Amino acid sequence: EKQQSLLLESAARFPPPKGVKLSYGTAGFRADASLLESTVFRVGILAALRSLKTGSLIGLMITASHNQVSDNGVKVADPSGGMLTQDWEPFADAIANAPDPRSLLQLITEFMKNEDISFEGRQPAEVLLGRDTRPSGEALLEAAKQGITSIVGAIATDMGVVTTPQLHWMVRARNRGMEASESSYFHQLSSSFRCLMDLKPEGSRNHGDDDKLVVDGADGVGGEKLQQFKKMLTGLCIEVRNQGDGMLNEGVGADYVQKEKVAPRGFGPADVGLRCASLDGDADRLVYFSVILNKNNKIELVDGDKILSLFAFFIKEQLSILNEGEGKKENGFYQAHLGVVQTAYANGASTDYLKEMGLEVVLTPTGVKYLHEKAAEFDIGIYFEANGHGTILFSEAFLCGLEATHKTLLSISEGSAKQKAASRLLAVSQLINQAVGDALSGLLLVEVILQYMGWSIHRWNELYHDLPSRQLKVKVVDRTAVVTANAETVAVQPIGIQEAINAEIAKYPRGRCFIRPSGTEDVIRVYAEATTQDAADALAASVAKLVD
Ligand code: 16G
Ligand code: ZN
Repeated sequence: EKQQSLLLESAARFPPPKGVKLSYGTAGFRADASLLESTVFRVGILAALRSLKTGSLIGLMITASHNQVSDNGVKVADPSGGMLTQDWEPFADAIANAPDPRSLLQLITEFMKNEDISFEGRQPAEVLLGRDTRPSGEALLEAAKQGITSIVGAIATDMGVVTTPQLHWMVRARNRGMEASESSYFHQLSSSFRCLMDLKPEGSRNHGDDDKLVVDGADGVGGEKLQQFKKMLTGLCIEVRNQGDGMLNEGVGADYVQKEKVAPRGFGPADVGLRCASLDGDADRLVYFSVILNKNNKIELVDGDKILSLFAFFIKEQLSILNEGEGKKENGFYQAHLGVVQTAYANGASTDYLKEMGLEVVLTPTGVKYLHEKAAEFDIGIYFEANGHGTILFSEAFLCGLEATHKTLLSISEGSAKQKAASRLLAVSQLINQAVGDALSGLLLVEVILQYMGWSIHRWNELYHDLPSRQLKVKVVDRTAVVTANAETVAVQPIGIQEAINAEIAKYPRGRCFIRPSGTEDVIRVYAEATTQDAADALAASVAKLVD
């Protein structure tokens, strides 16, 4: 009774915008910020219900990542720190689009009945809130709070301005009984980073001031946080640019750098040859680059595929040190199942390289939730999208075995190559975010591996040579007309289109091309790859014509 009137009352304060249909897409709800108050309020309710259902802390993040500053968005983090379970997405769509408080209440009541959720949960619902630096964030966060607290007894805990991965990390940490604060996050990252630095091979190059890393913070939350955090990092010299004085995501950030293949604002000829990195607006994507000497702000791009390759190389090396002379061990880490997860956007040269390394490579559809889920099936699963979102997941069982082995090694052969390799793997599992891709923790792992290998950014970029590629987007009336299969590599609808695409591909040596409906925009995306840039451009253009 009290609950019903509370919900009706508060919902009345957040009428949905007229004539707009929103959907919980690849990365939550996203739209022009002015349209989002009612949606965010309702997602607040959903998050509180999710917390009641799971008996755990849930996260709610307000961000539109790399999108323009006038946009905003909202997404939910599940108890593990990962994305909201896909089973709940239809409910999110339904309540976001309920026309009035009564119909909203009805949807909620029905859903709670079906999901067997009661207001008298074992413990009160609790939701951890965060937002990026967008000016619309404050009001939206307030709307989320009101949504959460319209469930009687629910608690909304505001973490303020944080990166998306920080919020996911905190949710995971708290649900594992650990402290969830920014300082505990910084502490865990910096101490595992120091541990890896201390385990560098003797005589490996110590990068000093003459070898600084210059980071483009996309004028968002990541630049701000890194500027704070870098004081805790010894052995690394970082200069942060685009810390927030300029316009968020305008000509800056990982998405811009990766798609346009040019240097971000604030970088120029004076930076030629330096090792540079770019974060996106909420710091869950990371790419590296190096400015090339010419007029057009051209860069050598080191994308997510290459970060993945560097990580895979390092992990594989540590595993082979551990396995040396050990033969086969049943159910132990000696048979550690190491797997790599990519999407169809991964450059074909990267996939070849990983397979030549003897790794198992799996493709999934675009979207972090798909890659993450797949990577979690391995003992060690490394996933990355070419756009720079990715991480390394370690299974609980594997970590348990590794900890035991490390203990044994410490007592029988402290300081041995094997003990150090085990130590390094444990430190990586602490450093790299287990909840979601994290530009800050990814950056630290890249830096320490480069120092370990004694590699420059150029040497790293030489691991393999990207095939030239081209991405196009085609505006269409109905993007759902294109339906894909096999991790988006084949279009099964409209009928006959794949045959037409195949006929185009056949004209180019090493040609590869696919189309897919975007999950975030009303467009069909076209990706083409071939042995020359001209060929990739031509293939993309002719397939785009087929879609039009
Ligand atoms: C979202 C996804 C990203 C994906 C992109 C594709 C998350 C957290 N983010 O940003 O992984 O690459 O969408 O966008 O899942 P598209 O569907 O418009 O090509
Ligand atoms: Zn992002």
